[in-house]
Amino acid sequence: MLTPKRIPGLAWRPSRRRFLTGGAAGLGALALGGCDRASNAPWFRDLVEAAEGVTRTAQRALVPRQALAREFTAADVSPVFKANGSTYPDNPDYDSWVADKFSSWRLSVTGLVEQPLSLSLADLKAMPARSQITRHDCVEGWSCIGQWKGPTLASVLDRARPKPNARYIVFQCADDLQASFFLNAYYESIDLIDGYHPQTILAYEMNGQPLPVPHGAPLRLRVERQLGYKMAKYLTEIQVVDSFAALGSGKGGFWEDLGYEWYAGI
Ligand SMILES: Nc1nc2c(c(=O)[nH]1)N[C@H]1C(S)=C(S)[C@@H](COP(=O)(O)O)O[C@H]1N2
Ligand SMILES: [Mo]
Repeated sequence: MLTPKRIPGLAWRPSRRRFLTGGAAGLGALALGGCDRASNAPWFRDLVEAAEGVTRTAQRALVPRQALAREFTAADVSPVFKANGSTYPDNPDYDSWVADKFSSWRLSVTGLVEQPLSLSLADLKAMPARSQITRHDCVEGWSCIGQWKGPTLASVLDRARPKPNARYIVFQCADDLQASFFLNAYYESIDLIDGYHPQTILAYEMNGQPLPVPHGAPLRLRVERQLGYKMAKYLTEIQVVDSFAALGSGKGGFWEDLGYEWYAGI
């Protein structure tokens, strides 16, 4: 039987020793420098895909959705955090935001809200912030531990006041020119349980520094109970919706439209 324990990158309790001795062991150090690496072999992907259903079912039965993801200490932070997927949105708007240090960037909050918002980075930094050290698990089989800081999504939603028919929160990203005639732009969605989860934050800081461009500057989602692909980088817009059927190919996210699980619980 498949259990989460048999999937190295998705182990419930990461061995700190593995982070510390990964280089000497040779398994993990190649490209990841400090991240916990599992195999990239095709069988591994199949295993993860098969296990996703198993872990999701098991976890829904055993772990309440409101439970907190494990938090770590500063000593656990990975010396190098792998950057994955887009590492620089290739479009003129993003170039201009980088040039002015994101002072002209805005996060809009739209859709089923009483009060649509347009927030600057300064507006977000003026809000009460949460800081958390968590492990990021990519479906590809690697994990890294990092520190994230920013306002809770709940506090932003409280300002926008979702209407009673709100059911999902959709995240639109700046790396939209990745979209082609057959691929949708990067987007993601979560339900209100994760939307109001205390560890679901909009991070503008990573490891005590402004969020670096490869990791999603100026703002990314952290939704700590799910896999890495849910953690939308380069946020530009948050949409409050009652359905995501009309967005992209209707499955709720870039990778979901290509066949990945919408609820990517870990
Ligand atoms: N906008 C955007 N968000 C994204 C991605 C992307 O390509 N574009 N990749 C996802 C995947 S698969 C992972 S594992 C994480 C990687 O985050 P990192 O670069 O900070 O490691 O971002 C996720 N969010
Ligand atoms: Mo990922």
